[in-house]
Amino acid sequence: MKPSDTPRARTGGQLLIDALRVHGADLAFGVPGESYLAVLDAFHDAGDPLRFIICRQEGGAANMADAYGKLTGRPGLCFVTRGPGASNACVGIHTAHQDSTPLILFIGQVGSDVAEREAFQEVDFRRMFGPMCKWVAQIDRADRVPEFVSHAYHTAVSGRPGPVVLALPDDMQLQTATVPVGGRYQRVAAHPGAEAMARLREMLTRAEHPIVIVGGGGWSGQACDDFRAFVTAYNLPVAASYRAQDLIDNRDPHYVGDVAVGLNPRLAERIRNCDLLLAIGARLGEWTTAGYTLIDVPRPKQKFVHVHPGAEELGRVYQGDLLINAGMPEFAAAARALAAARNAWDEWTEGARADYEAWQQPVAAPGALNMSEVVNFLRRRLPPEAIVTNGAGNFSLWVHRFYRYTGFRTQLAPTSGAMGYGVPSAVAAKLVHPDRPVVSFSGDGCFLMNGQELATAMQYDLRIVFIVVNNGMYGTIRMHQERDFPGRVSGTELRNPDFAALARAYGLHGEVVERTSDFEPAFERASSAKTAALLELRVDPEAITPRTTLSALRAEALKTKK
Ligand SMILES: Cc1ncc(C[n+]2csc(CCOP(=O)(O)OP(=O)(O)O)c2C)c(N)n1
Ligand SMILES: [Mg+2]
Repeated sequence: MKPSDTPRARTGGQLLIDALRVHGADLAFGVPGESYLAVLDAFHDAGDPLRFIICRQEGGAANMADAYGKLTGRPGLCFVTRGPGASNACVGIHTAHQDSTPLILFIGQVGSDVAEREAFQEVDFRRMFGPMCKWVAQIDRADRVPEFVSHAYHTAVSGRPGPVVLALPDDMQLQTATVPVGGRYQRVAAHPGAEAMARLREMLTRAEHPIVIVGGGGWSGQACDDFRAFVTAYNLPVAASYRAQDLIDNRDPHYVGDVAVGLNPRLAERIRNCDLLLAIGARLGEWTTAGYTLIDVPRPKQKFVHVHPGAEELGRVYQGDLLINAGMPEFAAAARALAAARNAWDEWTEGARADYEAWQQPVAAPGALNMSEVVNFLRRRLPPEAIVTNGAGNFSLWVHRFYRYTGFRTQLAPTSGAMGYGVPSAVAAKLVHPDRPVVSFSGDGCFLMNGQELATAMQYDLRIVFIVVNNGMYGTIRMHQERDFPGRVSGTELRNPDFAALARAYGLHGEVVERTSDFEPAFERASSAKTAALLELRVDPEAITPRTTLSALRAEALKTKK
């Protein structure tokens, strides 16, 4: 479909699908509803170039759309029905909001003949999604479908990227209009000014112990390459913000670890003591600042430079010496072009890297299956193009600490801390990159929040290896419980199904692994299986984090309570 195509009479549903194709859409994720039959019918005509991936729950579909948005930089598309479908999809919209992921959620909406009567499944999606979205609207006329879709694309990808919601009343989908669909969207981003870049260069010249924290959304492969060239030229140590570890190859000597839950105390010390802190793309929230203790509010004691694609994020909590509003590709290209200045911190960077490497050594842990060894094995075993996904829970601490992400979009994990992301994001990753190995981590709690999408993996023949780390509890919450209310376990124990048998019921290869030494052969069988596979790892609940045990936490808390 070219913009010059002569307009012909099309229904609202057809106009929508044609517009999506003009904008380059190739996959959409959804659960059908009678509220958008005309759109589904137009998908029927679109065929292979724009596939509708049939999901089992809208939470799964929305998470897949988020993962697609992260992987491609183009908006992930999610289709759901009125109240119930939109409600289920909320979790993915919230994640896309916090993760700055471009995403468009389309909701089949009640017809204008019954709207505002509390029609069947009617919901006020403007109030429902308003605080989580960059833009929420309803398309009331078929002839304006191309305009709304174009605006949705521009809004989702521009500035700080994020989600957009468009409702589609069912009568509008059947109206016909003879209008052109227009051309493809362009991403709009701010560029850093020459003056700001000169000032950055000057600040680098004066620094002795600089450190970079990289993070946020809106990156691209090219932007990551440019960023890496910049930090290489200046020999800067680079830490990643929470779950943004793949913005630089972790094997690169400049990478020094993540600033997140389970922060390396040595890295924390370096951030506290640096004289120039460059936050590039990262928001400075609780995880990046150790609950606002690592960096002083409102005026950091270090010289502070903050670069962010959203102007409203700059100066929000932290005042800076230099605040730069720029898209990440635009900033990274400009940074790459900065001639390297003197640098006097080779030892500092080497030391930070050595701290990181030491931090990655396997640790002793209770039980027969040691997660630090398992992840270390995968780090050696997986090829650099592998994509590793996870949801939320303490199991993810082991993955984040002991894995080495090899570059842009080898990590898919929600900074929103939403459980249930590990399975659907892996499904999306395998659809987008069928030739790359995809390994998905979930906890026993996390897995059952979107485990139904194993059916989607089966339906589309996606050979993913799903790993479920089973400790028989909502471990993260139990950890907080032992800290704050020691010995008073409440609401956190889980009696689980046999996950491997469950996987087999879905048609997957399923195995239980109980010892470290059994993991390697089990993983080889799983990754060479003809179908997707699931490995249930039974771990000792005592092994609550790489640093401590449940009993030690409890004992510590009881001691301080006395
Ligand atoms: C959707 C959602 N619900 C609840 C929470 C609160 N929460 C955070 S971690 C966690 C427990 C995770 O349990 P599991 O997946 O078994 O991982 P574990 O911590 O045991 O390793 C809970 C309930 C959340 N983050 N997201
Ligand atoms: Mg658990």
